Amino acid sequence: MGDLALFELSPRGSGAISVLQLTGRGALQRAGELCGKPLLVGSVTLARLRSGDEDLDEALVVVHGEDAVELHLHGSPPLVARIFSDIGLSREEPEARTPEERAEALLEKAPGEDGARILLDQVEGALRRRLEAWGGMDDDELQAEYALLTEDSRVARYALEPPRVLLAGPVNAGKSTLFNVLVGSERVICSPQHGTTRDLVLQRTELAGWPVDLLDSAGLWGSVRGAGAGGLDPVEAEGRRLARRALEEADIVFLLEPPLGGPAEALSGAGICLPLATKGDLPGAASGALSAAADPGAAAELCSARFRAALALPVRAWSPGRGVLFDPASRSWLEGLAAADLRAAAAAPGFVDQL
Ligand SMILES: Nc1nc2c(ncn2[C@@H]2O[C@H](COP(=O)(O)OP(=O)(O)OP(=O)(O)O)[C@@H](O)[C@H]2O)c(=O)[nH]1
Ligand SMILES: [Mg+2]
Repeated sequence: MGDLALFELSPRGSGAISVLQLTGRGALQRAGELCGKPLLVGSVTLARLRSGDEDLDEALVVVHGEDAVELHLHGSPPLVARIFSDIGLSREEPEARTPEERAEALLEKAPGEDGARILLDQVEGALRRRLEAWGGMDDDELQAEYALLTEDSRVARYALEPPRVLLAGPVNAGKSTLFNVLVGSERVICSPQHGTTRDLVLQRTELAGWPVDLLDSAGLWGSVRGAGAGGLDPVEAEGRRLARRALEEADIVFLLEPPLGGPAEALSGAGICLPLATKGDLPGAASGALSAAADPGAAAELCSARFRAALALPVRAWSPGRGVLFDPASRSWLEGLAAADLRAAAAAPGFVDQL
């Protein structure tokens, strides 16, 4: 009889039922402790699984022998993880080694249709086929192909890992109004009261068909109604702190500039800053300013176009059957290939298997 071990027999992820098998020395006793009652060999029992005083789930417990018990649980990943930790056994992560297996593991979390199609192509061997073709290329072709693969993979990454797009600017600039337009629903409060937004609000949406994580934020400067001589109230100050942090982390910052918005503060952040004049329908507005309130469709189009231009993105992410680097492992593999050694690398045995 081997040591106690717990295996997941059903596929990983959410499903109606998860089946776990407890095997080895003490399996029957450990299952009995989980069910809070002794179990008999050969029995099939509907039991409540418990951890101390906590009720975990109802499960069907099938006892094949003293060293083999099956637990049929509701298919919830957190519940399965909990059973593993309660039994005190670490859960072996299945080792996804080939690029096809790794792409398949990512498929479930693809952020949009294009991302899913890109991954599906890699599951079906598109990247492997692309790299296998390197063997028959001369130096010039290889250099061109290396550059093309790098660019294709850069573009695909935006479909696989949505960039963070922050709406920032002074109070009352129209950030929340634009946020609602871009997410397509009344997600956040908009009001003439300065300092309405305090929390950071994140919503996954699309710009020009590309998935993005869009953030609304508190105004970074400008007077706030209710602020006394002592300055901002602590909650407003906290909102500004969060907005500044978001600024550091954003890939793209739309910096909203309303008419009479006051002098713009110098913004520092790692991302690309795109100034966007707002409230174009008001007197004194900058020419070309968008008007999210008066013409939401045009405002969304303008933001989409500026987003796509800033990141040099094509109209669509997915080109059927194209091999791309799709995860950190494959990207660092390419970086590790010195451009000058491509031919030697491509000729080495097992070149593609190192991915
Ligand atoms: N005329 C006009 N008014 C607008 C436009 N966009 C927003 N507003 C109005 O401006 C006011 C402020 O809009 P919000 O979207 O709440 O502005 P905000 O930048 O989120 O403001 P805070 O959260 O307070 O920092 C509201 O009364 C909006 O209706 C616009 O394009 N034109
Ligand atoms: Mg707001």
